[in-house]
Amino acid sequence: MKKLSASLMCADLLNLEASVKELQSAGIDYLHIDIMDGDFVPNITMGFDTVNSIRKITDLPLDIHMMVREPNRFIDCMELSEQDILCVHYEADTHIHRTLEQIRKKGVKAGLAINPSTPVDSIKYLTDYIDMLLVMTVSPGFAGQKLFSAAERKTRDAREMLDSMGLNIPIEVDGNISLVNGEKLSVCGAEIFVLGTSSLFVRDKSLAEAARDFRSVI
Ligand code: S6P
Ligand code: MG
Repeated sequence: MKKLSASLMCADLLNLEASVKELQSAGIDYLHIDIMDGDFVPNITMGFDTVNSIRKITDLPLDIHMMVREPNRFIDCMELSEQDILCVHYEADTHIHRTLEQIRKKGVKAGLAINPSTPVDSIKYLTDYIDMLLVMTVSPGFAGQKLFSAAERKTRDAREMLDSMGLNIPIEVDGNISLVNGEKLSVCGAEIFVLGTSSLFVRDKSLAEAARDFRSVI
C-alpha cells in the first residue's frame, strides 16, 4: 500500500497545529519532519522541541528525517511512539550501524537515507537494521529543488537489490515529488512519497484535494 508523507517544513509554520489537523483529515499517512544542523546540510529547520510538541497533538506516525552529523547525539532528545520512523543519513555518521541499533533500541522504526551520489550498494550490509530506505531525489537541505536525473534508475536499482535479497523494506522518495515524478517513481518501486511544494502545498488546491490527486497517480 502506497503512503503519503507530508513535509511539514512546507506547511504554514505560523499555524502548524491547524496544518497538522488538516493533513490528518486529508488522509495523509505520515508527517515528515526535516531536522537540519547547518553543517551536514546548509540550512536549519525544525528542532527536537517541535517534534515533541507535534507528537503530543496527533496520532499520525512521524517520519523524522535527520540531516544532522553524528545523529546518535540527539536520538534521546525526542519522545516518540513505536509507529514513528527515525531516519538518519548514511553519509553523516561514522558508525551508522551502531546508530541504527540505537534507534531500534529506543523502540521506534529505523530509516536510512542516502544522498543522490551514494550508491545503493552502500547499504547492502545494513539491511538487517533498517525498516525503511529513503532515496533522496534531490540533494538534501531545501524545498523547491529539481529531481536529480538518475532518480528513477536509482529507485529501481534499490527496489531490485532489496527484492533480490528477499526483503520487503519500503523505499521512500523525497524531493520534487510532483504528480509526474510521483507516478514515475511509483512504477520504479517507491512506496512512501514525501510531499512538499511540488504537489501538496500548492496554491490552487486544498490539502485534501492535492492529496487525493496525488493518490490517483501512484
Ligand atoms: C529537503 C527535505 C525535504 C523537503 C521536501 C520538499 O532537504 O528533506 O523533505 O522538505 O523535499 O518538497 P519539494 O516538493 O518542495 O521538493
Ligand atoms: Mg526530508
